[in-house]
Amino acid sequence: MRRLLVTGGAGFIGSNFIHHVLGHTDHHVTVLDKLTYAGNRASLAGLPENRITFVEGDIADGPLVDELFAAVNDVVHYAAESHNDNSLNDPRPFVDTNIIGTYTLLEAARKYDRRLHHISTDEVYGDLELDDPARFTESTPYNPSSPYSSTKAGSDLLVRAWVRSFGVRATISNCSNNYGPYQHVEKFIPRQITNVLRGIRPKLYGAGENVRDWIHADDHSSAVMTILDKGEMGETYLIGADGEKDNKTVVELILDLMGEARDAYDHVTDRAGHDMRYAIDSTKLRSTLGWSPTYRDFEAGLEATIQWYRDHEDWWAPAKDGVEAFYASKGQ
Ligand code: NAD
Ligand code: TDX
Repeated sequence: MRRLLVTGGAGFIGSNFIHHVLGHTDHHVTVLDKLTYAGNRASLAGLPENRITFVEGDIADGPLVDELFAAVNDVVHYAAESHNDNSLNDPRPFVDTNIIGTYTLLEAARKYDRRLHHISTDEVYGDLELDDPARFTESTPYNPSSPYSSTKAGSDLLVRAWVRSFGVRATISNCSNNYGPYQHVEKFIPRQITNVLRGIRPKLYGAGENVRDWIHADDHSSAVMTILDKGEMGETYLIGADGEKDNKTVVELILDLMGEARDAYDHVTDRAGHDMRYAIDSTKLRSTLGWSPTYRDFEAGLEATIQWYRDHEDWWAPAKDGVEAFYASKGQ
């Protein structure tokens, strides 16, 4: 039995990871989560209480982080401010959590010699043209666009520096866009599903040509477990499931699956600096560590996700009106 500290475990991908870990191992999980607007304890409801300890707190709180690191074997670091649109509105929390928070964890990893796996994003590489055959690899140069992605890039570089300068035992993964249960209604797919459920037309930024490379959150979790088990210290692994789709296609599919007309959506004001396309080449992870995704049918995964939102209105409804009011104030 290993003791894992999971930061951001009340968020979308962190909570999916904890469900995955408790279902597939005998590990004990301690969660450190600030419960910002994006954190929700209900995402961890029903898990065995003897295998999970919840600590409400900030990853930038050095003494608290020290105490928690001393008591665990490994740390998986999901906590972040994660939404691009919010980072355009108020970048400060992104610097505080993504940069200072990650720095605080790295100092504790150094002090207590704990293994740290840092969760990052493909957005650190900037974007690709629609007609470019290239995909991101581990050697693509960093070129982030938004306050969100630049603070994630900064956090990755801190991890690399702490590995090289101080010998911290760390790995990094950069994953593409996740979908699945427990995703906040501010994000693209849950926003459109819950809009339809509320009788609001889905909102597509600009022309909707932007491409995202979708992966189910459970496949992200299995990839992280693989890296925790077999990853080489100091290495970076890209995680992706060959799921490129443009936003217009995704909105049309949601409408179709929910029994609405495929064109029953609105084009709204585009995101400032909107990245055009992300695409991941995950050959390194697949060939060196033997990982492969389970969810290969996006339509089936999306259908199950729609059903989850139908069944869990109590989970998402409290956040919905505030999110829509924020978007409406920006013409989105
Ligand atoms: P999320 O916004 O749903 O969850 C973030 C969690 O972190 C929340 O529970 C929040 O309360 C917590 N948190 C925020 N600031 C904190 C702080 N200072 N101290 C402690 N806890 C804090 O985010 P997500 O979509 O689950 O993303 C998780 C991680 O995965 C992030 O690091 C993100 O960059 C990365 N990532 C996300 C995606 C995606 O598609 N969503 C893709 C690739 C990588
Ligand atoms: O209402 C919307 N309409 C729309 O067209 C919203 C909310 C988004 N979009 C577009 C913008 C993007 O092209 O959909 C795409 C996906 O948007 P988001 O869900 O905001 O995700 P993105 O900006 O691509 O970033 C996500 O993937 C990488 C996560 O939020 C990040 O945390 C992760 O690093």
